[in-house]
Amino acid sequence: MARKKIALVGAGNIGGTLAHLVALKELGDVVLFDIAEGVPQGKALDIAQSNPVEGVDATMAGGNDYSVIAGADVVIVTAGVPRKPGMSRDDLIGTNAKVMAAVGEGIKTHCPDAFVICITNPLDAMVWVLRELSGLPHTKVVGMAGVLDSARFRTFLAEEFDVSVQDVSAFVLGGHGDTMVPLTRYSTVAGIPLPDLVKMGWTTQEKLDEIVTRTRNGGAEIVGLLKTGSAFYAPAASAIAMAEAYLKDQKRVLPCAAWCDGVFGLDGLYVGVPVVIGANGVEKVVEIEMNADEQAMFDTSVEAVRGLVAASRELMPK
Ligand code: A3D
Repeated sequence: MARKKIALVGAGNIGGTLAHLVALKELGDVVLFDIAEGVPQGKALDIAQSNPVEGVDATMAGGNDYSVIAGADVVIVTAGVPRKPGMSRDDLIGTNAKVMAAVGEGIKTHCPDAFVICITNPLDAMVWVLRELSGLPHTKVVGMAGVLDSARFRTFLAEEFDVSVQDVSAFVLGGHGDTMVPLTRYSTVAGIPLPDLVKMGWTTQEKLDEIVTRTRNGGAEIVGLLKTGSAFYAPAASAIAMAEAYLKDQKRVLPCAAWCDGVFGLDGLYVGVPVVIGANGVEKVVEIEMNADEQAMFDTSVEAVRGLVAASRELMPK
């Protein structure tokens, strides 16, 4: 069987890390596309030279013309600009909406059968632009945010409980912004929901509230430390988990920015919800029940996403 082709649009911090992870996990051959001359070519060559050391086989190529992504099975999009300290994700919309429009056209022309994962911020609006301009089915275009936000939540919870990250599962829903909704009732340690762990005395409600706040600000915490850009290792690992679920038909249940039309009371909006990812892309949206508090937080998050989509619509080529 021929190796799969994975196209990475954007060869910056996340793009380079994605390429390295694809090689290490032998998910397929990689092409990197970027407007910066030499950058995708240089990163491709560097990673190709690490493959003999790692004992993995994957070809690595880079280019500045969209034709390099032709026939890709998976496209992961990070093109655009990241945050600097003091910026919110939403401040990026003016630049990144136009970049997404160009990327969407490129995908439409060169690889209309691909499974597309968007990472560029502001995520929920950018995945909408990418879908609109690419014209792909909604089930084949998703946004990565929930896997990362949940991983941040899991990291802090595992530290608090002093247990393996493997035994902590967590759900963060809603938009990828300050209004994201970490769902404590659906987050567990070895199947025990967090509210029960508070009752059992493993932690306090105050500590849990602090962890929820730290999760919401997880991206800003790293931007503040790095000063020159935003997180890239965990975002790349999260997108790779989604790509792997598709390529290997794993049918993983992951929180992603997925198209909600007739579910969660929505009538056509990309927002973070649990979905099943398999060989057909988004195979199912898992419509969990929310209590009144959770629903109120989700509704606030949905309104924030609607505002960003409306702003993006204004920026689209007419
Ligand atoms: P960075 O290292 O700056 O890489 C972005 C790359 O995009 C650069 O190499 C640019 O040259 C390239 N680029 C710019 N315009 C174009 C274009 N028109 N076509 C092709 N390439 C272009 O950023 P990064 O890799 O750290 O982050 C990339 C994006 O991911 C940013 O928008 C971040 O905000 C976003 N991000 C999202 C998350 C989520 O959880 C959703 C997490 C972290 C970062």
